[in-house]
Amino acid sequence: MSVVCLLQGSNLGDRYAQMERAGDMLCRTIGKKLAASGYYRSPPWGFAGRNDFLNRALLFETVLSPHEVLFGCLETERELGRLRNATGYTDRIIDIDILFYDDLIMDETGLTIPHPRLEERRFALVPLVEIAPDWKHPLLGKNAVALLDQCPDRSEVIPWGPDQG
Ligand code: PH2
Ligand code: MG
Ligand code: MG
Repeated sequence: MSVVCLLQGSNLGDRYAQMERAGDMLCRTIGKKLAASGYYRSPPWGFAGRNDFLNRALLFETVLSPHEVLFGCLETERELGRLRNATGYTDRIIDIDILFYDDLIMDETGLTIPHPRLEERRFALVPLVEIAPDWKHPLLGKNAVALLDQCPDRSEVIPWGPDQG
């Protein structure tokens, strides 16, 4: 059994409904859900866009390999109607990324673990700290709390609830 941490993001359409639905689908494909962070709202990071993102992190126990987990994430994105044709960052109805898989280090085309820009992004670190504060980054040697403390990103990442629309 391994533990895998996923980050969901959405900034188009009914963000909350899409992320909830994706979460249900992931429970059927990835394994038992161990934890889910709350939702957080933040402006687009790395590109100019008008639509704020919702993000949350999920922790699963899994018997799947990293490649099988990635396949499950991409399948879920496809089922929810995500189109992939643009290059670079754009608005998206759903994005599901692998943040870490145990303390595995891998770097292949299309699959780098831990997520290669994790430490630069408050929108990923804030939900991560909520559910896995003690996970230690195997390359940087620091836990999630320390990564957030030292993160140079100053974007606002604010707790969000479904009553906020
Ligand atoms: N995802 C990106 C690029 N920028 N910004 C926010 N706030 N949240 C995201 O999930 C996000 C982003 C690429 O996947
Ligand atoms: Mg992403
Ligand atoms: Mg992605």
